[in-house]
This record gives sequence, C-alpha cells and structure tokens, in this order.
Amino acid sequence: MRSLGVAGGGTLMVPLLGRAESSSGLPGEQLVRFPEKTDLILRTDRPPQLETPLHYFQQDFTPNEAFYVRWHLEGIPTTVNLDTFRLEISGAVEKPLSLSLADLRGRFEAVSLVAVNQCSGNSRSFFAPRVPGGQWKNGALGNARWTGVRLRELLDRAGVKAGAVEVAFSGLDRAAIAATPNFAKALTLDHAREGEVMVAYEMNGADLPMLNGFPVRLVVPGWYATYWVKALNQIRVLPEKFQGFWMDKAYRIPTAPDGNESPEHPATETTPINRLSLRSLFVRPEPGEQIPARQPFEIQGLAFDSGRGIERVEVSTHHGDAWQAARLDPELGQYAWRRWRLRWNPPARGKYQLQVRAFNRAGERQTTRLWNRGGYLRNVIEQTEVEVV
Ligand SMILES: Nc1nc2c(c(=O)[nH]1)N[C@H]1C(S)=C(S)[C@@H](COP(=O)(O)O)O[C@H]1N2
Ligand SMILES: [Mo]
Repeated sequence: MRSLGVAGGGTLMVPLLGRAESSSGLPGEQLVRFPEKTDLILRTDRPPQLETPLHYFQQDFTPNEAFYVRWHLEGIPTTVNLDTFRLEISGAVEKPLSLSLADLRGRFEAVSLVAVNQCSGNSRSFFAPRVPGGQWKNGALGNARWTGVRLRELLDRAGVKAGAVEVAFSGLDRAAIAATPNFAKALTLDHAREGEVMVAYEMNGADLPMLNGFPVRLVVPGWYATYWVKALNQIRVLPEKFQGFWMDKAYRIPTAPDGNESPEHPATETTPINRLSLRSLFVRPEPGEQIPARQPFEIQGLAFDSGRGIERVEVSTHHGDAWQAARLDPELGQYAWRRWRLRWNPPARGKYQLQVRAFNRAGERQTTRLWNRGGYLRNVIEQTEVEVV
C-alpha cells in the first residue's frame, strides 16, 4: 500500500495545509512542498500543478523529487493498494489481461530509455498576447531514465484482433463532478506497437512518485507529455477511432506548420498535439542573474526534439548577431535532452541580450514567432537579459 500524505494516508488537503514557503531566491514565486517532492513552484494546488525550478536543469537527469507535476482532475490518486491494483488490457483482444505490478516486473522483459517529458503548455506564460491556461515558465519539463515494459509486448500477449486501429489509455484519477470527462488519451495502433512506447514502473531507478503516476505510467518517447498517462490502469484496444474530450476537444493545435495561428486569423482546422517541437533553452544565467564583467562565465542550457537528434546549438550574446556554436554534452539517448555550454567573457558592464537556437539532424530550425490560442508547443528562439556588473 502506498499513500500520499501524512501518516494514516491523508488526502491532498494535508500537504496543502502544510504548504512550506521557502526563500530560495525565486522572486515572485510561491514554493510548495508535496509528499515525496521537494520545494516546487506552485501554479495551482487543486489539482496540483507544480513547476521545477530552473537550477535543477543543470543536471543530466531531473531528480524525481524535483520533477514537475501536472494533473487535470481534482480526484487524483492518493492511495494505491498494490495487492488489488491491476492494469487491465481489454477491448479488441483475444485474451484480456489483468496484470499486477509484480506481473509487470516479473513476466515481461524490462527495458530502459532516457526521454524528455514536457507538457505541451510548457512556457505558456511567455505567449504574447497572453493565453488562458497554466502560466508555466520553462519548468514543466524534465529528463529521466524510464524503466518498464514495452507496450508492444503487452499488446502481443493479449493478442490484438484484426481490424483494431487505436489504443486508448486512462488512469486512476477521477473528475470531481460527473460532467467532467475522465482523462483518457489514444495512440494509433501502429504507434502503440512501434516498440518504444513503454509502460514504466521506474523513473531514474526508483518507483514513480505518486504525483508522477505511481505505480505505472505510459511513456511515449518524443511526444508531448499529455500522452504519458499516469497511474495507468486501463488500456483498451479499439476497433475504431477513439472519441473523447481529451483528444477531440482539448490538446489540439492548428493543423498549420508548427501549430501556428494568429489572434486575427485563428485556424479553422486543428489536429491533436503530437511530437515534441525542436527547442533550446537557457538554464544559466537564470532570469535576473547578475554576473561579473571580464571573468569567464559558462552559459548553459539544453536542447531537444522529438528524436531526430540535435545537430548544433548556437548562442548570440549580441542581440541575435555573431552566433557562436555551443559545446554539446554527450548524447544521453535519442529522446533525451542534450545539454550545451558556451564560455563567455563579458567584455564590459551593462545589460546584454542573449539568444539561443538549435538545429536538428532533420534540418529543422527554430523561428522567432509562434502563437496559438492554447499556448502550446512554444519553441521560439529564446532570449534572455543578463546584467553584467
Ligand atoms: N492520469 C493522468 N495522466 C496524465 C495527466 C492527467 O491529468 N491524468 N496529465 C498529462 C499531462 S497534460 C502532463 S503534462 C503529464 C505531466 O506529467 P508529470 O506530472 O509526471 O510531470 O502527465 C500527463 N498524464
Ligand atoms: Mo500537459
């Protein structure tokens, strides 16, 4: 039995009352500490939406306790009894399966891969004009090593019937009011069977934290985290296309390239969010950080895409002029982020504007402008101001 909360298995009320504000140098941000997590930036508390402070991205792997949290529905699982928990695989299959965590660990080959988990609304607060939704900065993001079993193996064991087209996934969370549809997502059968989609029971070599989907979650490498269904307990093979609010109405982007539209010319056609857009971010300096003049400073950041591979990262310390190639850290895997660094000797005091852009092996590049009404897929060339003193 695993519980979220204080002794006795509290409900989510407990950690909320125990909210700890700390002074960790994040001006204007309220920090909160939930069970199994460290101090994270509070975006909303019911349900919890918690953002990772930027400094954690100075490591290859985002610690489980610092990994961001996003739930849609108030009724999130706070207790899981492993004696009774079962992952059900049903629908258009020859032999429905009902698997305990011990079954998943013991009866299937364990596989591991490193992959970026990024919310499609990451960085939404930087959209101009502003859009409604969780006002994330850049911390609805993390990189972890995921271990579990291949979804394909589970599907093969159940025996997918001829004619099946999609696979739907849902978890233990429930809407507080019946009118709100439970969270469910779907992938095409081909994608589900591709071999890399995983039902993960470990993250960075440890159990998943409750808030990140204990006991198992879907991992869809290279795709936005909205598909990474947490506390996964239902996999349904469908003979027809899935229909449901979270695919048909929510988490859709303009069909136009890069998911772009404008407030004046909203897109008329939309499509479900899918692969991660190519992007690069600054990790150091942090916004508002002051750095000394005429001393070497290591600018740091990260870059990733949907798995094509980062080829080059360039940084400008001169308002988008004089781009310099950053040094890339070793690759951690096809779906991992790639950290990069650039040594900079700021010549004189004053304000500098830094920019970063990444290029991938598929020849994609970042642009300077992106907007859509959902505040999704933000991946513009980043700019940050730094004060050299
Ligand atoms: N069961 C369930 N899974 C879910 C969600 C949810 O609300 N319920 N939210 C999804 C979204 S939109 C995101 S961004 C990720 C967040 O993963 P994390 O909380 O582990 O960082 O979980 C996804 N999986
Ligand atoms: Mo998300």
